[in-house]
Amino acid sequence: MKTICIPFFLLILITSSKTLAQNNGSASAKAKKASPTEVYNNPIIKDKYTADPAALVYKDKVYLYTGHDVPEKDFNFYRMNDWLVYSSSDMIHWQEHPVPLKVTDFSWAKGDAWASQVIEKNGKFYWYVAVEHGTVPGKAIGIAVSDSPTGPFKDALGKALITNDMTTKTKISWDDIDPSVIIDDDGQAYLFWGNTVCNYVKLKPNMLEIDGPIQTIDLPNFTEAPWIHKHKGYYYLSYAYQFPEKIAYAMSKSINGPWEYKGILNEIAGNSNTNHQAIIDFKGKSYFIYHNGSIPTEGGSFRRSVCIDRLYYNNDGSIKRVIMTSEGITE
Ligand code: FUB
Repeated sequence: MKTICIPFFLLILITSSKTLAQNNGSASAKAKKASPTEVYNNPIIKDKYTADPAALVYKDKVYLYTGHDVPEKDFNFYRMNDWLVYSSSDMIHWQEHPVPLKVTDFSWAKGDAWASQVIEKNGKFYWYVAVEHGTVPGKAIGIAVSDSPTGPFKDALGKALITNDMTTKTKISWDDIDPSVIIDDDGQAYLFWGNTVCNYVKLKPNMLEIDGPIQTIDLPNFTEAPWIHKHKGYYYLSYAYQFPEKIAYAMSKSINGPWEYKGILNEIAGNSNTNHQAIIDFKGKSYFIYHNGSIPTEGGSFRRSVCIDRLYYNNDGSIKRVIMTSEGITE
């Protein structure tokens, strides 16, 4: 048997460097435990209550349009008077722009700056909003227009595009809410909206008039908040499911269906009955934008806050369930 002789000085060196490595390992483990990196990017806006997010990718930025829950705590309803806009180049840092649109900008409306969405066409920005109509009882959808994604916006029509008397499948007065708009690859624009019934209609090229009959889509447990988007050849119709709301989605190869129901996408969002999602692709990543009631200590169903987490597609085009986090987007 051959013996290997290790010189004494080498033995000392090996032993001491091993001890150093071990010590270093436990020291850094201890350091990690003692001071974990705490990043809380959700909710993304912490100085105001924001709700009903709708995001627009335009050039190299994302513009985020939100509703604005008033901070008072003496009532239990969605009291909202204006909308807000923020922009970001990285989905982490958000810049607020001056309040670009209020209910009072629509002379025919009397309150409730509810959910909305902005879309761009030929350098003009069309903002579809839900409000309470002043003379036709119930909610209605109006349109504001601007030459810039951050406004100033003005009422484009001087009247509503959709009023409660135009949809008769439900008797409720708040079924004409939550507009979502898409311009398909062939240039045809569509408006989706609804509460308890999901409606959609073609829009004329001017984006200001409907073009044809209002149609409805059967979706399991449809509550409200339809969001229409397209990704790699599939159309996706996500929506608030049941109440308190989860978010579910359906997929189709055609904007006119048939829609295949694909299940729950997001669970009930913390401390909020509503959930209201927007889904976008930006700089090669996909994002799920929603609201919860997580601002301590007064946040809740009527004082909501917008959050963002990553969204991931499977190879077959279906979407993985969203994991809501406090960290939010960190890179
Ligand atoms: O913000 C008012 C209403 O609450 C919205 O229209 C719904 O989508 C829900 O988020």
